[in-house]
Amino acid sequence: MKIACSIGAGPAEAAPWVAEIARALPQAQVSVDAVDADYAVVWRAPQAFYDRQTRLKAIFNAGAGVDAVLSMRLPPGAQVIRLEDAGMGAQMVEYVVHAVLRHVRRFDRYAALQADRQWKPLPPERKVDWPVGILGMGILGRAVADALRALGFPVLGWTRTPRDEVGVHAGEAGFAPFLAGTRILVDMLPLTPQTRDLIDARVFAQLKAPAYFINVARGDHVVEADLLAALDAGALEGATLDVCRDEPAAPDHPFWRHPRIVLTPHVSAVTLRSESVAQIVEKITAFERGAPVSGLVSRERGY
Ligand code: OXD
Repeated sequence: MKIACSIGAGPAEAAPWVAEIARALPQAQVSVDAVDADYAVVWRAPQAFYDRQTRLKAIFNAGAGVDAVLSMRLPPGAQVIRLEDAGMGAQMVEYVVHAVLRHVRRFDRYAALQADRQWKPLPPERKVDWPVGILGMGILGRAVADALRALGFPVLGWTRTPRDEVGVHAGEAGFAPFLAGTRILVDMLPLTPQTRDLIDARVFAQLKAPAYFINVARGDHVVEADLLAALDAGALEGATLDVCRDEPAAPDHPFWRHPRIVLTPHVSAVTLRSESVAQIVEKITAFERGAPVSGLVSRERGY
């Protein structure tokens, strides 16, 4: 069995993945430049990598979002398979819970008051006044929803297809009621042609004002000028953004210095190599046995 591995910037980044997969699957030939491999393990692999593969059975994406894989010309028969949690759920929970509490408990305001040596308690906030709406209720969205509910926040969700679940709205018809019930909007959607530019002025205007926005998904979901305008107009009190349209953000990008934006460099849930390799190896083994494999991506749906 041949496994080709293309992770990130180049062979040096892929080397520890190659070593770890080879250790777990001693019968496999694993390398960065395998041609006509059976399986591929990728993170932002270039087109040239896929062009060397004619008989891939499956492509394993070493990250949460598969948009970069699906934007390539892929060998037609290859199944695209995503990681399922693999240690990302806990990180997402920490990131989003931190951002929500930081805002609702007014820690940024207290930091400003401390800088000004002002001992000034602010009025207490009630969680019931801060319903959180999660766009995208996949494995990670669900983990975040459960954690916020456990803390006492009202939580709503929005999904593409209807679900029989209280508080979860679906499809176009469910979008407006979802937004109307949401004060803290958390973007956890996959990037597809339908979700590109989805979050715009009309979305910000429909939230319970003054609202807050957290993006741990993709910058391309957001019309950035509309986000800045919503902050200026007071529809949004602030935003925590782990992603932006062009990454890394250019030095003159307005997000860097905006007083009400917290910007982090796409680190809300990083891929953990050992957890990911263990999951990929398990799935390859199942694939070889002809057993069912979970995490299959629909190329048509885009996630
Ligand atoms: C992603 C990731 O898909 O970092 O953004 O895993």
